[in-house]
Amino acid sequence: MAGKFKFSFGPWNIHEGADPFGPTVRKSIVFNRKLAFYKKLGFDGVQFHDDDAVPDMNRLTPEQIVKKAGAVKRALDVQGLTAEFVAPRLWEDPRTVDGGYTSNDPKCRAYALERSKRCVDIANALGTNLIVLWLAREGTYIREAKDSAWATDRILDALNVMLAYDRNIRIAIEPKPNEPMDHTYIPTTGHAIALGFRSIDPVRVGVNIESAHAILAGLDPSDEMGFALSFDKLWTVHLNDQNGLKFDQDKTFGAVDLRRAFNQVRILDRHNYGANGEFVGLDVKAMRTQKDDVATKHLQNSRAIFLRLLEISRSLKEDKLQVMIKARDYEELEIYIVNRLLGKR
Ligand code: XUL
Ligand code: MN
Repeated sequence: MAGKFKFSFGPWNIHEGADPFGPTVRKSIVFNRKLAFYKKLGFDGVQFHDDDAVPDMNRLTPEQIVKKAGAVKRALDVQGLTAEFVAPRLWEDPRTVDGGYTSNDPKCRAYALERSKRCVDIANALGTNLIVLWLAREGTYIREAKDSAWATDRILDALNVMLAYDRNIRIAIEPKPNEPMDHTYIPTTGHAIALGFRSIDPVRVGVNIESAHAILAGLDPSDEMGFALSFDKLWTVHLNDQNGLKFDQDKTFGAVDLRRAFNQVRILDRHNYGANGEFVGLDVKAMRTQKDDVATKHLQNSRAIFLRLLEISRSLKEDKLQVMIKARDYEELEIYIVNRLLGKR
């Protein structure tokens, strides 16, 4: 079966270019102006952190938060856009310095759970039931700081709190092995899916696979996707690219390793990804060197590369592939694929 694809990104993917060693290099664009870019760039879905939708939410009451999120929903409707998911931002508040759900301070853990419930409220107001959970600071800088068995139990408790708070929401865990932490708990797809099966409602826990995160874990993103697809757990993706084992680069999809990108497109397409409304999310960042007027090209280019690789994958001759596979002539298979990627028939 062939997938049908619609694309999404988050407002953080149009950004000012600051990095840990230098300030912003581009002007800020207000949220409503960012929304105007989506359709023009070929995107239909908007991904949110809770405070992308409701800035300064910690100063507001739950009722005020829902009201403000309602205004964002109306702005989406005006543009004909869909909210794909909302993710609780549990890594900027002083109470999350040592993690949220796995903090050693019970007051900080309580804050993380309350914030997660507000995130669910925002998702409802925006008209989506998908929560993405990137476990940013749920980890350690040194092994002795936390107990990894208790940490796992606490993350499981947090999943259960959210699942019980709203019987309709689904949670897609976005695994990442490191950064900002030295080691993060739930570093891979396998960990995330296993944890979901221990929750009070395993049917409502799945994953968001980001290419760069899988690469940082030393894994092949398309195989991670295949694993999740086999469990019916791939509810969204964060496609991008990554040049080796360094900081999370969020480069344009396919810009480093075209063949690795090709195999991600191929596994999604072969397994009918998108048939249940899943979006192809692009978690890509513009290079710091991009000037203001050309700082959305990474999004447009990532989508174009995806579609071009899709075309190539669909044009492969299945009978030819089967002959090579049957003969176990993988050298022939390799040159066939490489030639197609080089545009040779
Ligand atoms: C962090 C990352 C986040 C999540 C959403 O590496 O990828 O942007 O995708 O919280
Ligand atoms: Mn991501």
